[in-house]
Amino acid sequence: MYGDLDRPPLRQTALARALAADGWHVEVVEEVSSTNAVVADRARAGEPAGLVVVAEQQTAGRGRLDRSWVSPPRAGLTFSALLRPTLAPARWGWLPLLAGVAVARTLRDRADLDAVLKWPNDVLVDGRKVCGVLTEVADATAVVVGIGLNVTTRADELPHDQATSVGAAGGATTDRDTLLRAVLRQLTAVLAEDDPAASYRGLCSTIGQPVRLDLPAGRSVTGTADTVDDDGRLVVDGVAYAAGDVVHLRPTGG
Ligand code: BT5
Repeated sequence: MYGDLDRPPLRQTALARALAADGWHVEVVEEVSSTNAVVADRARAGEPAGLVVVAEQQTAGRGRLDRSWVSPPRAGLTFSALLRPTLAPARWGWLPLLAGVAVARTLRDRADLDAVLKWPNDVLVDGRKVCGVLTEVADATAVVVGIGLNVTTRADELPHDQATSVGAAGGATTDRDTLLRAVLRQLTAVLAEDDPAASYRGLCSTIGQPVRLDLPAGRSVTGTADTVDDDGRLVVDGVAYAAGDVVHLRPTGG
């Protein structure tokens, strides 16, 4: 078992100070149901953009489609950021994809891991999921970007063998303060890029792959992932899909 020494708490004061200059207002909480739920409530109550709630533990961490996100206390980073994007709402579909870019870049730069993206926004290392992103629209002006990143999580604490953590993959650092700072800085940077879609496509290992796409309605399509179009949709054999779960039919390195 990991003890408190192996899984130290986040350093709220230092994090808040370091990230304030980038416009992030970081709050570390011990336990909440879901950081997405907390930030969405605060957004609807008028909280300005830049709030980041980080939980040492979530009791009801959520994935997409009411799936759950599991992470033992202090083993990972589970946090949500409040954005009030200047982008037209039609382009908000890009926000979760760009959150994935921020995490993949962080793992490459800081942890020396060959992190890539599986459309839409899973971050993979060695073909396994190290991070998931859940974005929710809180109201007409607010988007909540929720990120779950496994950091020191052991194989037996992960929900299945297609999941991994920074530590399990041999990452050069498992310091959660360092990783959180880097992810938020990368998020600021990628949101400000002229062509963030190009950055996304450059990291997306799904493009060019034979895939099975499980659609929300229960139907599946199999084919080659041609590209991700300008609206962030995955194009499989010439047809664009806005949502779904991808299975890579050929193992990918990243
Ligand atoms: C996601 O959903 O991957 C989005 C996860 C977002 C979690 C963050 S944590 C902070 C914020 N607050 C929240 O309540 N949520 C966000 P999806 O693509 O639907 O994947 C969910 C599936 O991933 C589950 O059904 C499991 O199979 C798997 N899973 C659950 N926990 C995992 C973990 N720690 N690592 C890897 N896979 C996991």
